[in-house]
Amino acid sequence: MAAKTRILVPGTIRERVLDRLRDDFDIVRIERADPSLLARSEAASIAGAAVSGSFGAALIEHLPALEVIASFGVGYDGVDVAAAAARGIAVTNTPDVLNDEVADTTIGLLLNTVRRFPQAEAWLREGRWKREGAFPLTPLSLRGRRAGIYGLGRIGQAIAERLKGFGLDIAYHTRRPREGVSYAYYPSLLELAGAVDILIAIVPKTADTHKTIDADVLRALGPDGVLINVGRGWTVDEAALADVLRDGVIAAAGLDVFYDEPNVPEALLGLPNVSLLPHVASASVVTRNAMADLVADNLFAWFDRGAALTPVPETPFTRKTR
Ligand code: A2R
Repeated sequence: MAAKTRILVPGTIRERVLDRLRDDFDIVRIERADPSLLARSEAASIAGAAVSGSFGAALIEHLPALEVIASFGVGYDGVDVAAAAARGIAVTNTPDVLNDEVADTTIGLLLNTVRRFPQAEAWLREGRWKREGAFPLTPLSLRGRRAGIYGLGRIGQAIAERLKGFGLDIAYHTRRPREGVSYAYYPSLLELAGAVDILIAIVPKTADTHKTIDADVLRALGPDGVLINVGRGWTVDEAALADVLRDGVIAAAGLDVFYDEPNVPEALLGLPNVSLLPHVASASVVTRNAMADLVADNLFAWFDRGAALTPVPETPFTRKTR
């Protein structure tokens, strides 16, 4: 009987990925993506990998027979894609299957931020409704507002569709205008921020998106401005954000992602006008299962048919072209 193909799984990953792979592959687990945890002889037999989190160049270098890295999540910034591409190794992610969940969460976070529902619930639970009467009216509302979407990709478009349903006017910024959409396009983030009063960030973590939401962009958003970030914390200058929230330069912010997760800056935790979530945008059982299945299905597709289902654009390889 031929030996099973060996798949490396560094760190933790959703159990469903392992359940799907176990019968057909030989799974090798190490505690984290650290080459020193895998003897050279064993490393030489690894043909594929499944990962949720980081997979660096040193580990890629340590695996001479590696063909494919299936990464859990749509953002694949934890994987050193340049190192993989240089070796002809395919990297896959889990796009599309989470669009609706993330877009739903974005709307929830936006409403929580603007209408202060978490604070209103706390008011009820703490008995203040009985003691003190009605929860104070919220100064902010979605009514009559214009939303700007920074990143109108798969998820950004799902967010825009929902915002349309709320009757909001929509504008966006990407590097290139998107064909086939009627939303107003702004060629720079600063111009977009100046033209809207709700800014929603859903861009990937790349060298070009680092702390692009800075003091200037936040100032341009203005005193009624609301920032929502559901992409990556990397995109926001958190110190500048805490300053403008404290000083009333913008009105409020809702954040699901942070620069150094799970560490949330004290300066943000102490503010009343910020709504904070622990990176839960795609975190329902049904959606995380769909993501887990896509990780497994990419490995099956690669080894059974020679091409992954959802390779990232930087690694458009098939088994033949490697
Ligand atoms: O710039 P374009 O035309 O490639 O549009 C993409 C935009 N984008 C940027 N916009 C402005 N400045 C940049 N430097 C920049 N880099 C990328 O972000 C596109 O509209 C959007 C990304 O869309 P997708 O690739 O379809 O990603 P998806 O599935 O919407 O997920 C977005 C991100 C993930 O990368 C995770 O970090 C996060 O959401 O969960």
